[in-house]
Amino acid sequence: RTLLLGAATTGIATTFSIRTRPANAAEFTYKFANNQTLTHPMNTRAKEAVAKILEESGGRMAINIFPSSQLGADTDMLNQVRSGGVEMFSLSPIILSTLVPNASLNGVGFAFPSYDKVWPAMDGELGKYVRGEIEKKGLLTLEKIWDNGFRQITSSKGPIEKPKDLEGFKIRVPVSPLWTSMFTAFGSAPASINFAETYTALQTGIVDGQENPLAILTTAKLFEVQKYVSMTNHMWDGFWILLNRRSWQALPADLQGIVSKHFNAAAELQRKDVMGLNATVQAELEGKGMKFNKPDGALFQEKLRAANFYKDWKSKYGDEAWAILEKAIGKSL
Ligand code: X2X
Repeated sequence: RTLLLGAATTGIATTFSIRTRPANAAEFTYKFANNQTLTHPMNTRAKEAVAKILEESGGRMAINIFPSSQLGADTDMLNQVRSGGVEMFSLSPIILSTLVPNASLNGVGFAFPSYDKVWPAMDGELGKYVRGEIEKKGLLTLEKIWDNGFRQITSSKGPIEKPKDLEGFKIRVPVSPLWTSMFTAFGSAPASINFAETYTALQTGIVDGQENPLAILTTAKLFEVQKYVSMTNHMWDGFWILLNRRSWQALPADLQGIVSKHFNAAAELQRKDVMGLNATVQAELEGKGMKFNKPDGALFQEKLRAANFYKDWKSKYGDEAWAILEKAIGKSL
């Protein structure tokens, strides 16, 4: 807004202005940091949401997207969104568990068999429970979780066909005790590495494999440094849109409503995009020379059971949280 003090009020012939902010600047400007490329549905849909928010707020609310871990790797960004260095940050619930231990429930190995159980759980009781846990740690998150996908194991060395193939396997995992524990239970050698360093770790041979959903194999070009894709479907992963609490509370209610509305609507579209990619990426990557196989997940789950993986994690999460998970998946683990 520009306040003009002219001759009529001051009696001075010259006109000058006091600017409370530059004419083209929004009243509120957020940074939205994330670890995905601009081509991933995370960012194509966020870009649309941000444009709608700017428009519906009449230019008052601007959100700038910083993709590809440009502002820092996930574990740094988690600190930044807590301190207010960034206002918005999307993070896997499983990595978030380094701050909010029970946030990783959705990632328990082989808990979710398919999407038809995932969305009712994450939009329902399980998601609500986790959002409550997040708030207890001083952060906020928007209601709808975005999709990362069902995770598959890739390797430069050879296909993973049976649990034995994971023994001694040098695999990059994101920074989170659940991931480390799961691959330790398989007898692998997991290395905790942020996504920002994953491509290089694979390229330089620090690790031989990694695990991520199909969509990321193409958007982050991991096919350039990996050869085999084993469709293990070993866990479902998403992205919560985390908010710095003070920055959020600084927004007037109407702007909070506009931001939530467009980001939650974008989440629904983004979920469809990722599911669509699941259906097309295999053929695309086979065309680039990747070899796919589909191991029997039940054998891998047996291995986890034998290593007391479920028993140990049930006691870490506690009976109440575990019951919410088992109710959501409709079976006991
Ligand atoms: O770090 C990963 O592997 C990724 C991109 O899937 C997550 O954000 C958990």
